[in-house]
Amino acid sequence: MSDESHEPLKRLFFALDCAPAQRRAIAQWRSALQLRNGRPVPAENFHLTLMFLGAVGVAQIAEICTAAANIRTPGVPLTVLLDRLDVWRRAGVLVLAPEQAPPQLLRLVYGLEQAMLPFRTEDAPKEFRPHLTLMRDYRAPVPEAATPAEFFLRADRFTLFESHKGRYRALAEWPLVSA
Ligand code: 3AM
Repeated sequence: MSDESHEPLKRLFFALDCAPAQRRAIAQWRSALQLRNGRPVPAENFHLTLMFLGAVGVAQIAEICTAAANIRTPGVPLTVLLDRLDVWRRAGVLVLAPEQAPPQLLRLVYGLEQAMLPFRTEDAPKEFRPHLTLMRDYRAPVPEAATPAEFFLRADRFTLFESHKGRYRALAEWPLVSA
């Protein structure tokens, strides 16, 4: 991919990563739903998006990292209880979301959005709705879960990911607790 100046671009987003054991637990729980619709997100891609940055010139990544390193972090690890299974019809996704988003998570995202203003390639960010995407191209009602969703996503850092051909690669990460 390249823009008019032929500078290589990368699709970037900030997210809270999901620990491997939890990815497996969520994937297992998803299997038990016996879904017959949509495309499952590979478990290794499970994450909670904080902010989608869009296609950014590689030359800007260092500055983005400096700006991210300077944002005010909660000072404690974050716990997000994913306890709601929902379908977002317009996006065509099945998601796990928190019934109640922790205020510290909202403040972190607000800080990120402010810090990333100079790097935005698109219009104002969409309203932040924390979620972990389970399925894409999902066009069916919210499935019945025999076991209600109750996943505690615990994060002690946030990560800048590159999205490339359906795979996510961590480029950098920052602790939520200052040293
Ligand atoms: O899987 P989730 O929903 O957490 O939906 C895309 C995915 O998030 C989102 O960025 C994450 C990594 O691809 N995304 C992709 N294009 C987007 C856009 N134009 C976008 N979010 C907002 N605007």
